[in-house]
Amino acid sequence: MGAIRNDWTLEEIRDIMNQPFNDLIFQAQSVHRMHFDPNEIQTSTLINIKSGGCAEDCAYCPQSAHHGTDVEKERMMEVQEVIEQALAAKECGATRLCMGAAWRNPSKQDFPRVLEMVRVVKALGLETCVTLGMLSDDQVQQLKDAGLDYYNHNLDTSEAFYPKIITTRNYQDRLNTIDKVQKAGINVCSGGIIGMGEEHKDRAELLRTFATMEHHPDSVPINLLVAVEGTPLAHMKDQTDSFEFIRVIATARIVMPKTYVRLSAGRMSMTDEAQSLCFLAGANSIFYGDKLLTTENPEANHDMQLFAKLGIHMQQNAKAEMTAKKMAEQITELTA
Ligand code: SAM
Ligand code: DTB
Ligand code: SF4
Repeated sequence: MGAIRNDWTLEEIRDIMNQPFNDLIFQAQSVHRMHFDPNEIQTSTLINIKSGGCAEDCAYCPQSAHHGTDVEKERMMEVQEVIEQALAAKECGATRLCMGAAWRNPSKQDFPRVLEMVRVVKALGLETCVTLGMLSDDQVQQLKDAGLDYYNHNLDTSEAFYPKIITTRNYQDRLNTIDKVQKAGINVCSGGIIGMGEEHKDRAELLRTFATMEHHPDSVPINLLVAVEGTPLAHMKDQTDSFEFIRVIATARIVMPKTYVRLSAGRMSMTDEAQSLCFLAGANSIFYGDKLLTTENPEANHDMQLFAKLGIHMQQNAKAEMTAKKMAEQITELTA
């Protein structure tokens, strides 16, 4: 137990997930303690650098141009605003900034600004993550050269259920991008969404896909669907049993012992007690800050209070102590 394996079968994963709840949580917490400080949580703050109007038709997503949500299509954010939001996130204690764009893939025109954002956020002493859709080989290399730490690219669900959720790309497209990113030496962040109408076996299959990768993703965000009005999945609101969600988290922890498992979107509809069970089950990362991309997230203050009740501390960033003077110098140099 707790060793890294890449040969998990679907049956093994289903057996882990379906064992009595107390046994599952005990096993997950035992594995968690082999590799991590059980009272430490990593915090990433999200910012939406390009909102709405996306060409893809992901049924869950409020930013798809195919659905009638009230998310406006906006122009790409200016680097200066990214700097301001990064500083605010750092001030609140986040260690990573995750910059998301509602793109199928980044255009040649927009890409240099993304690279600049990566460089400045890094210079502020934060870890960097971007999620931009599919990438060309050249773009992957440029992100690596800019110093990108993590690339987020979710598989979302099982290969079998995927066509019920997205028709504008296929599963292999996603796997190819993840593979390129990993080969370039960028940390991979890839996870999924629970509660889109998939079956229990699809959740096990998604975890099997990650757990049988040659290198497990460094970070696996597990999102609970945020059912947004105007999307085809709006009717799926409150359809997921919390215990089923916690079972997915615990199983992810057991089959990917060294991976950061992130309790991601959907915390607004979870009680503090359910979230605490997720931490007990091995979740050791959250999205931190009042907003996800277009929807609400618990207030940072509320999370701090919950952490205090649980005796949890936020992971520190090695570069967090960088002086304001040093930061200002680096930013001036990069934006000159
Ligand atoms: N366009 C890029 C892509 O799809 O890779 C990056 C941004 S996209 C919004 C990032 C991820 O957010 C999706 O892969 C999905 O897992 C998650 N997401 C989007 N809408 C969501 C929702 N309503 N509930 C839960 N997760 C959601
Ligand atoms: C991830 O797995 N979840 C984040 C991040 N990666 C990019 C996005 C959640 C989005 C929730 C819906 C919204 O706010 O638009
Ligand atoms: Fe576009 Fe990403 Fe939303 Fe899909 S999930 S519609 S690719 S922004």
